[in-house]
Amino acid sequence: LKQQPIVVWFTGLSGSGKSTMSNLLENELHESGFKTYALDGDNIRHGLCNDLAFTDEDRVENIRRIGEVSKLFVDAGIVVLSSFVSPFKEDRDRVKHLVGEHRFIEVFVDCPIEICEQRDVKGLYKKAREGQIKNFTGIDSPFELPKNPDVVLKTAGESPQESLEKLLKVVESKISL
Ligand code: GGZ
Repeated sequence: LKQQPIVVWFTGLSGSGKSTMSNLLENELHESGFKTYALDGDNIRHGLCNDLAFTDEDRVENIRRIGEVSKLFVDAGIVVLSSFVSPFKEDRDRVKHLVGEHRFIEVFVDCPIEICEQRDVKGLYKKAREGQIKNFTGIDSPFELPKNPDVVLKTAGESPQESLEKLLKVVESKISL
């Protein structure tokens, strides 16, 4: 049984379903006996990256630091689930090469912005439309589509269980569950 730890990197718009899918995967990994750690805006942007905002430059630095932290965890034998908008292809690729392609999975959580905006769980899209938040991804800040993600989860058209099954197949190809 291989217990090779990996980094599962979720990229996608705000409200696309990254955290939902990360949580579902984490439950499965726990059932298979893996130690995991989930990195997200709540535990990173309030701590390690609390000096960063949402300019392009700050997003680059945010993802750089998260990449380094992800590498430390995976070196320590822990499966890392990282959920960040991570809108720039170059930054995602840099993390992949830092961690090593053999232990990195890029998950594109692909949900149309119209649906993310309808959900608007945190009311951020409304604020962005009203100009109260600047540089909001998908509105006045870009999201560069992943060119070769390991898996694409269409969270608007699939049920969470369907998405989870697609995700598990890819995860299982790198670690035996
Ligand atoms: C995008 C923003 C912004 C702006 C605040 N643009 O749905 P959420 O709330 O919980 O996830 C979003 C999160 C994005 O932070 P990341 O660290 O993932 O971004 S990046 O990878 O680009 O560095 C959203 C909230 O923070 N948020 N302002 N302007 N998302």
